[in-house]
Amino acid sequence: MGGLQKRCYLLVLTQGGGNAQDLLRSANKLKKKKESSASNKESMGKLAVLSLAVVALAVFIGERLVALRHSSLSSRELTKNYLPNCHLIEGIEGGAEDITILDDGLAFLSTGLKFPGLPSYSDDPGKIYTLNLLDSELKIKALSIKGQFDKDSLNPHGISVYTDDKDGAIYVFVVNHPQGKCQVEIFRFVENENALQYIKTIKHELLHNVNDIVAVGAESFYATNDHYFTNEILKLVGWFLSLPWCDVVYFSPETVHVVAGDVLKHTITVMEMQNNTVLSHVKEVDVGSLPDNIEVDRESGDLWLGCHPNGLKFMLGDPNDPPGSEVIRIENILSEKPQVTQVYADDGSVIIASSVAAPYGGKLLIGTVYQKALICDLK
Ligand SMILES: [Ca+2]
Ligand SMILES: [Ca+2]
Repeated sequence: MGGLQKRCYLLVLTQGGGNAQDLLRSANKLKKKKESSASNKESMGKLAVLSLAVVALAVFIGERLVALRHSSLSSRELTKNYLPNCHLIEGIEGGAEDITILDDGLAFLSTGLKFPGLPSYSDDPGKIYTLNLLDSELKIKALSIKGQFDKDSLNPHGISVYTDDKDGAIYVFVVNHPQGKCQVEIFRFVENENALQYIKTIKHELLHNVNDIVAVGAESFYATNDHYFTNEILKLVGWFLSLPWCDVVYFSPETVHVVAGDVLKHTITVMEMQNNTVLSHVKEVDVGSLPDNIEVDRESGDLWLGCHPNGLKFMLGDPNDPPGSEVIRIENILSEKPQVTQVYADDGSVIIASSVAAPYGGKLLIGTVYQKALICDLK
């Protein structure tokens, strides 16, 4: 039994020894096959995830493009709607992004803005001009600047004037972008010299992309930031994602804070000033165009808006297919049914990219971001 057992054992060993290599090879093959199959499955899985991600990204980009086409009014075509007796204001070649008019008919024009990403029609440094609307000549006069101020660095954007009831002093607030930075300059208007006396520069981290301001005191104002980010690429990302890119900041020597956010639409948002300077939301009025600066008619209380009728054309700035201009008036904005009227429209053949419209005594001054300025009769 023992020998037989031993032989069998050996036989088994021998047989086993011979087959073990085959078995090992088979096992390895099987293992490789399994590994290869697992690897294939893994690859297929990765491919499926990647495909899903690509599809999701494509859907997301498609959705964003449709949303942006809608929000930028990119398919909108404009029908000309002209006013009588219009003529271009002599001497304005680099735009008049903002205009405001005093009670006595003296207009202030902020000219020569150079904005990153937008065309520049003039290399001259920015200037603030006055234009007396009661004077039949309608000639602009450059304001000289007095005091410790670097005139060559003036790159003026939004402006606002404030008259101090106590002494009648007129303060001119100018949003300035020297070397692409952002700050607010405060000047006092010296009428008999047609000059601006420099008072101070205000910089603050909350005043990062200021577009326009409304002065409410000799040193206090509301300011609108037109972007959330300061980096140009992030600005584009913010625009693409439709992030809340616009807010309103209140500034005074005592306090600075954000008082309203996310006000980018084809609408005018009406807010009420509270005692603590916070703004409370009242309503929105759809204007069907992309409003830039707002001027208020001191007599009627009507709002006048310089608008960009097609946001895509405005961003592309193609001289062969220029962005048009549109002026909109809103009457009785606080009533239940405010009247929204298109007062002027041009396809870009007269003025490109209107940003402000200021009425006075039956006339209308229309300024543009980087090109010309127009004056028309309202009737
Ligand atoms: Ca303004
Ligand atoms: Ca503006």
